[in-house]
Amino acid sequence: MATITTWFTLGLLGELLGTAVLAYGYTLVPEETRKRYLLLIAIPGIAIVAYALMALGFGSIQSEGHTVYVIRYADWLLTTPLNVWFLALLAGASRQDTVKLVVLQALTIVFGFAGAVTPSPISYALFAVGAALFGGVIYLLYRNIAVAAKSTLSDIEISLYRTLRNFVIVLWMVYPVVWLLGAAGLGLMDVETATLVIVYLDVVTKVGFGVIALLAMMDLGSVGETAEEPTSVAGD
Ligand code: RET
Repeated sequence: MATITTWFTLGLLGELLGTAVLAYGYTLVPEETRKRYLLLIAIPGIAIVAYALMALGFGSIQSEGHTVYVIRYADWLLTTPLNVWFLALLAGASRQDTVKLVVLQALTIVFGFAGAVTPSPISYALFAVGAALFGGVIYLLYRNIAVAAKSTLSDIEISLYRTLRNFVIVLWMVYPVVWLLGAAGLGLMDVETATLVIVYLDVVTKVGFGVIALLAMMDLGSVGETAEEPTSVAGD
């Protein structure tokens, strides 16, 4: 139990540091992108609250003979839709695709949680529904939303969209694996190890996503500035 608290505390520190860096980044991104940028601060910001509560020992329940960290699912339910929403905004996706994407991602988490508190074999059926819904998220990000990105964005912005999307999908695919191997599934991974892996991934996915976007948005801002200068000179 002491080690789990340690992992949660480290997670808290990682999210605190990440949020501080990203909050500072707000001043560095172009003004017209700042509203959207707030999502990137909110993502680790929400996790600060979640990790503080978990480090203090709140939010876990016993279900089906194992511990379920309810607050972890609450965090994911709030933050993963924000992540995919950011991608949809970046791509200039249609309203319909954006809503589909956000709802599918939220439902993925709901079904994963339902599976974690339900006896097997129903738990696996619920997991499978969650995985199928997540398949829908992947589909949208690689098809409809990628097409939208291609038609609305510059080459540099398209490459940012692709980088962030691939970053998200590759790292996020580890979560269902941990679910399956951990106590909610086959029980092959003990709860300390599963916690360590999840805490590490949570910090990397949340802060990493924000930092990649921040650096690219700063670059795009300065590309915009240098691109404008010759025009104004020519106009003089
Ligand atoms: C579950 C089980 C059901 C099937 C799938 C899952 C996926 C979870 C994901 C979680 C991502 C969390 C992140 C947290 C960041 O802090 C719910 C485990 C597919 C993708 C990115």
